Amino acid sequence: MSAALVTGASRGIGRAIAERLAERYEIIAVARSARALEEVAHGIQARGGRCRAIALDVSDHAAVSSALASLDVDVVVNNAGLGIIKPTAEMSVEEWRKQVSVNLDGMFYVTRAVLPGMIERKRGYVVNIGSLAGRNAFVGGACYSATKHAVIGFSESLMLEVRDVGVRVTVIMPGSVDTEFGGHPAGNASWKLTPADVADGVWHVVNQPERALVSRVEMRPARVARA
Ligand code: NJP
Repeated sequence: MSAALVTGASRGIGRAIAERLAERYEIIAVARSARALEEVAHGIQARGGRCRAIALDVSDHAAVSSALASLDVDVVVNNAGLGIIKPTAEMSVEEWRKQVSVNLDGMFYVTRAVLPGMIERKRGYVVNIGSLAGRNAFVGGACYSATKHAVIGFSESLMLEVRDVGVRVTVIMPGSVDTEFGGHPAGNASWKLTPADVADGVWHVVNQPERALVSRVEMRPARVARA
């Protein structure tokens, strides 16, 4: 059984992606919260799937390379991310660095750990969870939006770099998804995408015929939010 590594798999979109991909792959579930990851792994195993949990911080380069560099994975989903949405004049240097180090550096560290094996085997998928905020600007989003613009630039450059050796790269750009992201804002969330919707998008991408590469996916709620 080939393996799929999913970061940010302890909850939200990453958990839904891990659960969906478990229908075909052994899952390597990565996030910081060991206990939540164990729950995800037990749930997958209870449904007949295979899953192992690796608790680490994707922004810790040494931890990522020592835990992940020896793994043979066919699919990596870089989903771990955070959003600190606030005016730039009030953002601390620590908040800026944290967001950049998880959303951008972490994506590079994890990809760098598993990409050489994919290139050697001449097959693999790198699926990066970006955001429509990687195309659109919004008030309070200077840092978050900058990291997600960077995710698109990284993903599309990498896609051009490795597609000829059989490694496919996709950036998925969701709009609003009903998760705890950004503090789980109160109010009616029924108009939003669900984590399972995004997981279905990932499933579709990794199930393309070998000749086809879906390089970019924009997903948004079908209806706009109303007060
Ligand atoms: O967020 P949330 P989502 N190292 O907060 C993990 C993008 N997105 O599922 O470490 C390793 O429920 C954290 O686990 P833990 C968004 O930018 C979302 O909504 O245990 N893992 C948890 O599993 C992000 O890239 C929306 O705390 C780390 C997960 O990340 C992705 O979707 C819209 C970590 C976050 O779960 C998943 O977000 C959009 C670290 N240092 C894009 N830090 C949306 N929800 O509306 C965090 O366009 N994690």
